[in-house]
Amino acid sequence: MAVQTTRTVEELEAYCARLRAAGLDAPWSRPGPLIPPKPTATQARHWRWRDIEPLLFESSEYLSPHRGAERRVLRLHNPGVPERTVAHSLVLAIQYLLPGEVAPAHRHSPTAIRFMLHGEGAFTTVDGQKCAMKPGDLVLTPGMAWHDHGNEGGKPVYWMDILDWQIVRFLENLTFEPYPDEQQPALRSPGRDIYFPWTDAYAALLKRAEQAPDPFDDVLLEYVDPASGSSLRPTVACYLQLLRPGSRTRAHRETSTAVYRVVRGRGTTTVDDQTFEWEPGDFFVIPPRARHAHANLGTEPAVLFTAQDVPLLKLLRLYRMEPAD
Ligand code: GTQ
Ligand code: FE2
Repeated sequence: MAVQTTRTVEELEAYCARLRAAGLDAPWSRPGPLIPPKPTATQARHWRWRDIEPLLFESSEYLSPHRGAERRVLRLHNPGVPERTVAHSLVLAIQYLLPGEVAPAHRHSPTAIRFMLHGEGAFTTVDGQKCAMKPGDLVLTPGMAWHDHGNEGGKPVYWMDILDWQIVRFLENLTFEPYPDEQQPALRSPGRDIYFPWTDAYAALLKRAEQAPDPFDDVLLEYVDPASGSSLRPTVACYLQLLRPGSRTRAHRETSTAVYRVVRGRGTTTVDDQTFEWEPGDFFVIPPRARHAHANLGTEPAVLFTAQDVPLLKLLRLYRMEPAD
């Protein structure tokens, strides 16, 4: 409500009605500040693999991948996020395929990044490049690249999908197109710009661990495009993180959002007033501006995979980091 007015409330309402009819709005006609503070939709949350696993296996009793439904995935659902995704900016899903199953070829504007979790014989074909996915391998599916998946092994397989779908949706640029056939032909071996084998990434992480640790992340290594050296996508960056045995990082806050998968080891992550005690297979999410610190409680190195919307925040000049001990 305006502070100073020579008009009555009824006159203001009539004026607002005329504004509406003209396609206009006066934000000062409603109570509250011009830019109201908004709590983050994304809440700090921890998912235990032992809770997820039986539900994932059961999902094959309800659905086979087919045209229309497209993918057998379970998404991490952050209760604060209306779109039922892990965070306001990112999607994290676990995709499960039985032996012989195929997830039909399609393409869409959001980017997907796959991190292989379990099993043998999984593949994804990205624009004619067939990638065999072994546990720990990362495959990038840039927006509008044709892709289909399959399981050529004898046992179930699963991997995780990270998508920038929420960002693309917010910008109202979601597009989706089925491929004319179930699968696209495999034409060539995968390029180094989309396929990041575990053996290479892990070796690079161990090498980085020989250098001085980072006070806030201990050992953090980003996956980068080999030609340009830049983040995998303008929207999302992926990293492997190693916490050395007994290490305890300094606390900090960042304006970006981070989702984590525990690859190996045990430890804790404190996010504001919660402490998550994680073990292999678990997931957790750190919302924007939350104070967070990690610790490895074990005698073995802990390894985490993390995807973060840092590059987008940087592009928008919104990325900030501050120590919070
Ligand atoms: O595997 O192509 O988790 O299109 C969500 C949308 C996976 C996929 C997801 C997708 C895919
Ligand atoms: Fe897809």
